[in-house]
Amino acid sequence: MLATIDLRGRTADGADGAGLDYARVVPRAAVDVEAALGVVRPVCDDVAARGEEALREYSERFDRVVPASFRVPQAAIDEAVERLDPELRAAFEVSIARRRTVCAAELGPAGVDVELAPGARVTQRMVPIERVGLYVPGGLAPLASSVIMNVVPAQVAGCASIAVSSPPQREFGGLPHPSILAVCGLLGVEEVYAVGGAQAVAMFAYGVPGLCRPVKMVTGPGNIYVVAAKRLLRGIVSIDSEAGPTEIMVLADETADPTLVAADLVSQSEHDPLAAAVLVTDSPALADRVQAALPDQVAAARHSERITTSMSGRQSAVVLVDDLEQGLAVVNAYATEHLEIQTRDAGALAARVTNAGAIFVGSWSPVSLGDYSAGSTHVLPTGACACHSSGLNVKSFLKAVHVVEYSRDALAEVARHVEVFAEAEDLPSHGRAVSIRFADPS
Ligand code: HSO
Ligand code: ZN
Repeated sequence: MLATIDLRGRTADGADGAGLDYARVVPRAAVDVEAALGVVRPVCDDVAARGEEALREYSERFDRVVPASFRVPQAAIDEAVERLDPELRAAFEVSIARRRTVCAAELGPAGVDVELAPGARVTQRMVPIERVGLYVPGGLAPLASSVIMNVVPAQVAGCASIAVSSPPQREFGGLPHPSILAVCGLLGVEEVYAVGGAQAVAMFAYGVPGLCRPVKMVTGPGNIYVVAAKRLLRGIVSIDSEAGPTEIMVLADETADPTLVAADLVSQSEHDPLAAAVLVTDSPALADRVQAALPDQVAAARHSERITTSMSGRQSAVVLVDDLEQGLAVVNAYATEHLEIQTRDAGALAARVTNAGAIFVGSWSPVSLGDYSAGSTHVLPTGACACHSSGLNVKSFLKAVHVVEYSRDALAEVARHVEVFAEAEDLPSHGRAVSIRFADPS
């Protein structure tokens, strides 16, 4: 079911003459955000110019429903909480509690306070972003868990004002999906909008008079138009990393259980026809067993069509390697969103992974656990962005502000250095701003 890419005997350093680039061995799903920019630009401009009137038009066109009010009434949020199935409510509450516990620890020790010399003090204060807008997609699946993953770190960071927006749903009378509203209710989020797509990002970025104040940061996953709108409006607002189609890479050896490996690959393929499911293994026997297990598991899945498309796409594959060292090199080069390690000594291998959004160690830590209930985040960098970016966490919602406080003597100690440095940069007024403080008043 998965294409096989055989890297055995091939090196990344070009010693075989081919100069293989492991980062390109498995192609990424083709997602043309640049092309979508052309579509979302007029939508965003229109929301900026015509506010609620534009929202109404786009809601009609894209969501095929216009909510009675774009601001979701508190009564609708309360009702969604009241109607929650008790078992689902318990699942939501455990997920919230675990993410909150990890977020509290993510805050770390309070600030940095350094005395570099007597009277020379630099402190670093962490200041929460005052107002944030969190987008929750409605699309293929109503991701109630994404509300938790976005809201909880913002709350723990201390953001004073948190707004959530999610597309209006025709079948729910123009309200967002009830499970999304219920999670907002459980989290105490009162400012919720029934606005979807690029319009929602524009509403957050520009504000809509009489409806929504502009925010300083927009986070959350979404379809290509949401991603394009975030790219377009970055600068007006800050954003988290752009979320592309989800990715799972499993590094496994012959000790892995093929049924479990197959189930985990299928689980993330369920998200999106463009999702990537990649197995990296040094065991051709395991690869064969996983391939053999897939057809039945896929056929039995509710979303088998989507999964089949994802698995037969060029972005999904089995990669055969000589040994786990080569496997590790492939893993670090590819920089997947989710990495599972199902090998002997999985913990030791995990410690050597430098590029992955999140790492799931051993056969009892599937990615789906992280999607909902582990306490970790599921808002993670895709498309190789794990080389330079982190998943959404408490620090994403904090700004680091240095506070500098020097005494006369402490400034005197470095005054000449500042002057010389400034002169070298041809910025002598910089130097004078220091020297003038010590100049003879006469
Ligand atoms: N695996 C997705 C998140 C998610 N899964 C939400 C289920 N619900 C991207 O990390
Ligand atoms: Zn998932």
